[in-house]
Amino acid sequence: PKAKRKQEDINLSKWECMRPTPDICENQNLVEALKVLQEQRYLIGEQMNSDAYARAIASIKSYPNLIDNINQIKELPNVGEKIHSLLIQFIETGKIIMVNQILNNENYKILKLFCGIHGVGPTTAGKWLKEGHKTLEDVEKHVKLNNAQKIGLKYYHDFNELMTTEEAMDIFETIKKQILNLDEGFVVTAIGGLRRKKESHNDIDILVTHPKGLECDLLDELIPLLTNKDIVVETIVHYDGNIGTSSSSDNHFDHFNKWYGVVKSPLTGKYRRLDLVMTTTKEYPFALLGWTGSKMFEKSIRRYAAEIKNCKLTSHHLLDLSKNEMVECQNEEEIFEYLGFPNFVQPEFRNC
Ligand code: DCP
Ligand code: MG
Repeated sequence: PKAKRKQEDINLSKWECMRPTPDICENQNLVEALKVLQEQRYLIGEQMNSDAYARAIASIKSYPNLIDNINQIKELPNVGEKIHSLLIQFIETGKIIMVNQILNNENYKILKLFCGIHGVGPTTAGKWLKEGHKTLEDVEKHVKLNNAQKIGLKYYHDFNELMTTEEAMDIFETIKKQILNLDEGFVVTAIGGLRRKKESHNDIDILVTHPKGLECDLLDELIPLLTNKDIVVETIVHYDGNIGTSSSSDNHFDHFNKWYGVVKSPLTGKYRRLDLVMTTTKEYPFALLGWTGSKMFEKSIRRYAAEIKNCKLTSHHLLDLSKNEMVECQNEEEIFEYLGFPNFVQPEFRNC
């Protein structure tokens, strides 16, 4: 069951990571409307503009009361003039006119369709649109796809259907059981949106460690085994964290042994994305914090660590730059404590 915030929990910090933020909030209709604007800016390549919407959305998501008067909007951190006027429009009319215009825009629909292919971002989608492609059939026939995109297109329908927590948990438990079968000492943890108790999921993310370091060779044994059992159906990419491949892909933002692929869901028979991340026990608390998300939470806590604490926080370590030393942490609690958070932030309140 989800914990409920109290009205007096109102927190107006400018740092997203400092404000408890649930998955579904008191102003969900407003959030959904603004998400359309955020996504549209992202799709047309206006990342900075999109980020401004994302920060305003995070601000609203953390606000514990229904927003129905203008004085409340004035309080909200990270809401600039332009978005401020949209919020007034929403309070006064119950909608934002621009949202419907975007939803009916042909180019928006095509860019969204193309970005629904795993491995396709706004730059690629924009290029295809410019070349005159409009449908998935156009892409399949006329565009040269990389391996990830081929898989993305093949399972387009299933990948774009969100999973319930029940289905995602079932996949998690299935994989966990197979790993523990190999050795009972493995520590297998749900990360990403599953750990944050989101209502629906794009994929399943799992973190694995072992006190004796056995996670090091696990993937080489596990993937063939899961393939034989018809659980794993495709490998998208298998990163060897030890070999510093110079891939500039944004999947390579850390140095763990990782496997990204596709599983057949035992519960529904649908094809779902699975990410497996291997970490040493020493790095585990940092990997856990870095892979629990949300992406906004990660950006915020890293920036906070740098600007306020002169620390470099990654999924591998916490480096105190003032002392020029690594900070040893046994668990997430100790990381939050070192960074001066008044309280531990429960994963379900990291949904900014
Ligand atoms: N992550 C990150 N930066 C990235 C990719 C991932 O910080 N470029 C971290 C934060 C994410 C977590 O890993 O929360 C998992 O990433 P997902 O893309 O799987 O996102 P979620 O699990 O949060 O949501 P969902 O999978 O339902 O879209
Ligand atoms: Mg995920």
